Amino acid sequence: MSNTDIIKGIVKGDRKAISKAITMIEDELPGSKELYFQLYKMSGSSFVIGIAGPPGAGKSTLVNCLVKEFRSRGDRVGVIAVDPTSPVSGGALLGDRIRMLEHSLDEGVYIRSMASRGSEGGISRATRKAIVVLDAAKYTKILVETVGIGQTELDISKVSDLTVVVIMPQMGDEVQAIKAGLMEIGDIFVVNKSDLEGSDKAVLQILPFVKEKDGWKPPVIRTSAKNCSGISELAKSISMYEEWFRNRQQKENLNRVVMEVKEAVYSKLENLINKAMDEKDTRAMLYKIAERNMDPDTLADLIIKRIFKNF
Ligand SMILES: Nc1nc2c(ncn2[C@@H]2O[C@H](COP(=O)(O)OP(=O)(O)O)[C@@H](O)[C@H]2O)c(=O)[nH]1
Ligand SMILES: [Mg+2]
Repeated sequence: MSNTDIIKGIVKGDRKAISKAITMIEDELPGSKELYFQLYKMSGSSFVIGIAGPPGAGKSTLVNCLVKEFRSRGDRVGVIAVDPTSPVSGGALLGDRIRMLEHSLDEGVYIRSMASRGSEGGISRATRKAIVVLDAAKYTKILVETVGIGQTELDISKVSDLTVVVIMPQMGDEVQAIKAGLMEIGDIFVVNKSDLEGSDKAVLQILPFVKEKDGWKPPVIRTSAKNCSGISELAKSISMYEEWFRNRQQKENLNRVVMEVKEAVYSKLENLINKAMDEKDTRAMLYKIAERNMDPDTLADLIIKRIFKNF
């Protein structure tokens, strides 16, 4: 498939063309840079919603409800599940597959799993590029769910316009201890599984930690994704946030671009550094340093010189 064919396919909403483009760009196949640029020019209108929270909180179930809700409002919906290879999620994946099947006949829904690639700048770069492809394909809402825990989970806020943090009632007592990072990235908080006991308590426990930023006070919403209850309220908050975000985005646009470019530079440099560290003669020098026959700074200078000579 040539780039022209891929783009034609994407304009028509052909999911095969979309998959092809994401793979090409992810694997940096020949022609992918040009393709990415073409698609980048076509993008910029979708709204990206990150779904974070601990495994088992009901993120995938909730995503499924949101897909239905957005479809009923006429949105085209893209879903990106990051890090499906995580051992933590092994059991959850089958359920996710079944849920995904539900939408497989609907051309207005595109679902993609992506592995996170730790050494190449985490989820941010590959995910951001997949988002651009879906954006160019005119998916008006893009949902990004992380399966990973820790940094991957927090990184999601970097690629999202809005981050929804999902927790469940039993977690209430741990909110303060483990949720520090999550509390900071949340623009909307969802206490899912409100059909179970303790959801009122969980809401009360989160509330003191919810901080207003630039005039947006993150709401705390109770849902029961099992039967998609509370979803229309969640969708309403998402719309309100989207409006707030779009007004603000016009002012913030350049800051965002600065961040994206810096991040691209960092991750490209990181790749080059990792490659340089793997070179045979670098390794030989590492041994020298370990034996104190050379110092780290000298090798660092050599590596930098080599990187820039080869770039
Ligand atoms: N009781 C109850 N169970 C739920 C609810 N939402 C999800 N679950 C169940 O919780 C488990 C984990 O859900 P999943 O969506 O895979 O969680 P994820 O790991 O955060 O994506 C599954 O067995 C779901 O059926 C809910 O609202 N109430
Ligand atoms: Mg999941």
